[in-house]
Amino acid sequence: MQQFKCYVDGVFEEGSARFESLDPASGKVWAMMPRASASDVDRAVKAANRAFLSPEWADLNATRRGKLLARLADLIEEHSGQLAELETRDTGKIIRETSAQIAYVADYYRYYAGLADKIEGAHLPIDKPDMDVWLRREPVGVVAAIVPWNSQLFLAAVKLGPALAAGCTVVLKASEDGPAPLLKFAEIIHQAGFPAGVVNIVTGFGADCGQALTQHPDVHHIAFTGGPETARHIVRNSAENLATTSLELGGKSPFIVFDDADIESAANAQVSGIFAAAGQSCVAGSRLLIAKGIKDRFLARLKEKAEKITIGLPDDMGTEVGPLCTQRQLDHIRTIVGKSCEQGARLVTGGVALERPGFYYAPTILDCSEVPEAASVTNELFGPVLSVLSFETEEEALRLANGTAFGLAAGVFTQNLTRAHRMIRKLQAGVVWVNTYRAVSPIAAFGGYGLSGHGREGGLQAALDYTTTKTVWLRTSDEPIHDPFVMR
Ligand code: TXE
Repeated sequence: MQQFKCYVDGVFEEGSARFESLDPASGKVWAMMPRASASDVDRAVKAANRAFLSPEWADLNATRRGKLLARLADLIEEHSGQLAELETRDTGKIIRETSAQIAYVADYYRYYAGLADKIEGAHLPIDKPDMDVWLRREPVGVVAAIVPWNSQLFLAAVKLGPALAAGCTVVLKASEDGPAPLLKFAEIIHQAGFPAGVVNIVTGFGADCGQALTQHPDVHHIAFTGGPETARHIVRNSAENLATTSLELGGKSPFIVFDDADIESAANAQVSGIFAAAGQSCVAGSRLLIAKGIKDRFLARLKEKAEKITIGLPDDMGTEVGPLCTQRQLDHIRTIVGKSCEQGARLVTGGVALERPGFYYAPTILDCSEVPEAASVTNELFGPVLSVLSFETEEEALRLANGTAFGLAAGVFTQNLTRAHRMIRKLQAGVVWVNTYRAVSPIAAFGGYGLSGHGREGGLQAALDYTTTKTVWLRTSDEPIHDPFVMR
């Protein structure tokens, strides 16, 4: 059985306890993981704090930090096969997706490598003749980065890249579900040559490890991806250390298809939007809003495509949909789909867990046009389940699209340019895709409105979010200060 270690202060350690990790394709234990306790977390945060103040890191100039990030990107590419295999084994995410995603993860680090020495301060045109005033951009301090099970290497990259470029140090908590790829990634961080304590990687459960990390007095910023309920705990925890937070919390994103859309493209994008990663994607286009005039035609096409999906073992390159990551997730999806059908949703296809080992759920389409309040329309399922609603007018499409507390992403399929612009303006979402879906890039900011969180990942803004400013006042006059009670 494979054994994994935590990485604290430049040292690989067993952790004070261990827990079992299941292979989602078989449901069987395949590896043992180190379970970090509150005291392990305390050591990791203290190491990050020491590293933050150490000359090895604090005095390293931004160009050199960028070089370390570039080396990290090269090493990720070198080890991408192994990282992809581990992520597939421990989380059930199919190898086709993990291999492509990890290659792109390297590009995220490369982008932030280039950005490190372009994070600039400012000189202020101050309103006093004998003063020189400028803003220094300084790293915010120790960052607690917390990720869920889906796309762990990617979700870690969008936090570590900008945090390290800005000069912060990090304690990264891998999810207790499928932590293997990030624990392996620690070896690559070590090899890249980051000074001890700059990046620490632990895993463990929310209640002990996560709680201890987010309440720790030496943490200055918490970057979190996960569900809204956990985010509320984290924000409450941050009241202890008054750390700033950035939260990426998933969604219930609308995928809107107008009757003038290119039907084949829209159908393919919808299949990818909801069934890729078995629906365990924060941007899953999980609510199809379809124009009434093309509803039957479009649903027939989608049903045909959904039923042709190759379901199989995640490490098989031919597999298109693999298992969910956990039994918990499978149970959650079963419950919500069951409830929606009781409420009157009509099953177009799927709606069952598959009769095979592991945590498999069939690609599912639920027509909820008659029951827009169905549980599957209002809850994030994080699984391969599409809920369908229909509309007659653009206004109705907008009302349905914005009728959710979430606001991460939205997709619009139309050939009408002016309508596309109207929709872009009025959709309450942090990302709008027009005639495409699920595209991301290190250059483009990503994040949500409302219950989907706050703060942005990707792009320059993300790096600035890991900085604070120091305002420097320098008096340039040689005249003595005469009056102690009048400061100018
Ligand atoms: O996530 P959690 P879960 C949604 C999705 C899913 C639901 C629950 O709908 O069904 O959330 O998933 C750590 N203090 N998303 O339960 O709990 C935990 O150990 C500090 C959407 O797996 O949010 C893990 O590392 N940390 C989302 C991380 O939080 C705590 C992706 C995420 O776990 C903690 C995942 C605590 N008190 C789920 N409790 C997206 N944005 O895409 C837990 N954690």
